[in-house]
Amino acid sequence: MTKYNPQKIERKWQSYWAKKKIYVAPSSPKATKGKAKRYVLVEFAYPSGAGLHMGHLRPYVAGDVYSRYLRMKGHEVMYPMGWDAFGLPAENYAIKHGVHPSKSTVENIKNSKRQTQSWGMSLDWSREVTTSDPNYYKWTQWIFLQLFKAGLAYEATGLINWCPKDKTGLAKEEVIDGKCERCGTAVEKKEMRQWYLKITAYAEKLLAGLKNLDWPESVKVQQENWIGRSEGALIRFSIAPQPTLTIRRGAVAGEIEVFTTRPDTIFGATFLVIAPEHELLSRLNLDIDEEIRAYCEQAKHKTLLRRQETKEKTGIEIRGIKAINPATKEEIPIWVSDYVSADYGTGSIMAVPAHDERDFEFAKKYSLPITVVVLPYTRSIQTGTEPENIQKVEIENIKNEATYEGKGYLINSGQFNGLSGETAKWEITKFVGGKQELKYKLRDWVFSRQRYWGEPIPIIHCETCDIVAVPEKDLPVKLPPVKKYEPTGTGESPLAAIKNWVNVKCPQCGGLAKRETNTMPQWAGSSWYYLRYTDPKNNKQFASPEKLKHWLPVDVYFGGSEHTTLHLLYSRFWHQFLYDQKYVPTPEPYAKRVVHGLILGPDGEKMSKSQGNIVNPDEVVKQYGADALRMYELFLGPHEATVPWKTEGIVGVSRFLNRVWKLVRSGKWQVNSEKKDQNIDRILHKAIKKIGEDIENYRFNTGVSELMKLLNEFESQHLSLATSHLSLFTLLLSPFAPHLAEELWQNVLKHRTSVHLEPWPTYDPKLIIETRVDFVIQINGRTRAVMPLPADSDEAVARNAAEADERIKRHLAGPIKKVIFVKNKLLNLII
Ligand code: ANZ
Ligand code: ZN
Repeated sequence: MTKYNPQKIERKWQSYWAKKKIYVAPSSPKATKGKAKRYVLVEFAYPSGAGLHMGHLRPYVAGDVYSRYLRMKGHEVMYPMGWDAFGLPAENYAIKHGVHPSKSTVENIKNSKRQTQSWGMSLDWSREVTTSDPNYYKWTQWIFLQLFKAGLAYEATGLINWCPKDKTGLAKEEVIDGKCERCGTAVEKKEMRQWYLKITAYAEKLLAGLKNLDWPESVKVQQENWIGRSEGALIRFSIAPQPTLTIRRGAVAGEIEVFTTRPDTIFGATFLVIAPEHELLSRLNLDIDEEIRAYCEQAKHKTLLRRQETKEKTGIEIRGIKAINPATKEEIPIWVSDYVSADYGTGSIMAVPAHDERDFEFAKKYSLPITVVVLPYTRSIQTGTEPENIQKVEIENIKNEATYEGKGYLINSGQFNGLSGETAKWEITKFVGGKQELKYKLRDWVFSRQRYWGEPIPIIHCETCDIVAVPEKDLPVKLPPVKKYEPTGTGESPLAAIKNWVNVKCPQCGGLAKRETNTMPQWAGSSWYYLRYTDPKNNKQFASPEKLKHWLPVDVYFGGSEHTTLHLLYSRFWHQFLYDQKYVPTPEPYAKRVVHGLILGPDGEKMSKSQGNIVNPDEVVKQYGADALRMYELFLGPHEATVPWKTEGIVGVSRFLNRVWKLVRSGKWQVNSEKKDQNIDRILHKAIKKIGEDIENYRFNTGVSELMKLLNEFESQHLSLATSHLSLFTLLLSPFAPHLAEELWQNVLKHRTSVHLEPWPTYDPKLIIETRVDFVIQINGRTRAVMPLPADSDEAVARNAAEADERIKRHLAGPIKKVIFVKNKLLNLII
């Protein structure tokens, strides 16, 4: 018998499937003939030089098994793929290897595509898109122009995050723990002219939309927190110059406005803190107070990371002025500290050390007063001591040990004493002349990059007309070929040096004008690629409304958790905007999100070059075949769990596939192919149900183990197997190991068409029910026998059987007074 040779059969079937186009979704919605559509999406890849890795494989295989299953269930499935080809990874690779990014990108895509295909994916390659293709980015630019026309893209100069290594500005979302999301370099602040997208205008919609999505709760919560809606109050504290004034008098007239979510604690505000970048400081003549100036200077130069990391709070008091607490009318000191950030709220806070942890630390360090104004209700009620005593103990406890940040009733708060903080909150706000305010942590999206390899922003700067949109008929604004594409580091894009590209006529007045030279961020092309898949070759629209209507929303989106507050947020924003403009038919892009866990190296560490623990999928395919790679990857553990790769594991899966091959090819089962065995049918039908439900619920690992169990059963009973059993088994195997299944289906079991065009088998519910169930039979609550009875037997049947049984009869001394009956479990006779 020929040996199982995955390399041989896999390549063969891959080209067979491609030739027969069996995974191509119909190009016209009308062609679906009443089948329900399912749009299965996986995050498209950066075509990097290193190729694809296990991190790509995991969602791609999951999406593939899922898509194959849905097709077999009679759905019209679209499972497309493309390339996120613009952006830093491609550009950095190109710089490092001295090849032009347009060239290296083509090479890298070729390689990544070869890899993806080697995994036996049922992708519809007729829909392939590449974000750096002018036919694609024409529409990225077009969407930008729609945003611009709607007032949602604007230019402004601001203090932005800057990566000194990648030499480009970054969006807030691209700064992870103070470091550049791409290269891990500590991010700096830089004042620059930038393009922004007004994502904050969509804060409420982005929050509201989450409610209707079938997404993991944790992903929703992360987006919610990132948007960071806070209901609070703006309250003004007037500034009172002191006799010891060391700064210019005129400069300090006025007020400091704070943003607080706890206006109920204002009687406990014992000092104010302003950020080192606060506007008040520029009004003060800081030359006079050299110390303050020095503090602010060093804070500004501290990287974001160091500001966040600093355990010990630092600060400096602005001597010579005080603020007046509008509730207590007392004068309180004003401090500068970098624990208050300039870009949230008003950049200044009222510090309530008794009820805010950070303020507490600060007050302790600088011996500032702590006034307790909120006490918890419950503790006093529980202890039953005199309230005053408890209050005293509580107050001392808060002052000396720890803040109390919870809910409670007010003390030391004048006429508000005794009220619950929650209810008094807005009354107090009114009392101090403040106003209610909504704030978000979300910031407008810094949208320009000072790099070469991205979509040119389709804007022209005219001396007379100012900012002018490139007319839609002139799109795409093509990225000009250049010799030098390295970042300049000056804050200007390399495009700025290409004079004949930069200098243009103004489309409005015909006068002298210059092109915008910044490019779009990586996240632009990926914000709408799933729309383009529906109609990838359309050159009149980004996609036809008919096709969008047919395919949207994406039914299931497989992807990683690292995109939660980047790509997933950005693309929801674009989609919601396009929905408002009536360009897309659904309010949200992705109905369901399925997140996968990391695959760690065999040593349990994150796979990385420096760790030397990378398992290269190419090598695994070479050694064990794609089917083994796929099945082992799925078998590693629950899809959402982080799991280490185990080399022994893949050997086991490979052996399983070998055994399948042997069993089906042996033909031994054919000897008795007429014999009907109820037991085998029952096992098989149970597996049909179980594996189907597992795939539907993304439990791929248990689906694989069910197949393994099934094989064990088959091997032990091969003499009772019929062709139909083997065929059913092959159908169940086919989403997981598509090549082996196809080989067995067509070449051994001699079916005429592809196994991947077959319907998913149905199971007979009658066969699945366990026919007998153990009933516990008791007398007066004592177990006297355990009897297997037909499943779902009713009370009368169970009682008849029990009363006829010797073990029970013996104990039935008197008449039965009462019967307790629990179906399929228990019969208790009370005598
Ligand atoms: C007084 C207070 C008392 C506060 C109290 C909290 C507890 P969220 O929920 O995140 O919006 N805050 C305001 N602006 C800040 C800034 N720029 N940098 C650092 N902290 C700032 O948090 C709002 C709270 O964070 C505000 O409410 C303010 O402290 C602080 F018992 O004001 B609170
Ligand atoms: Zn003009």
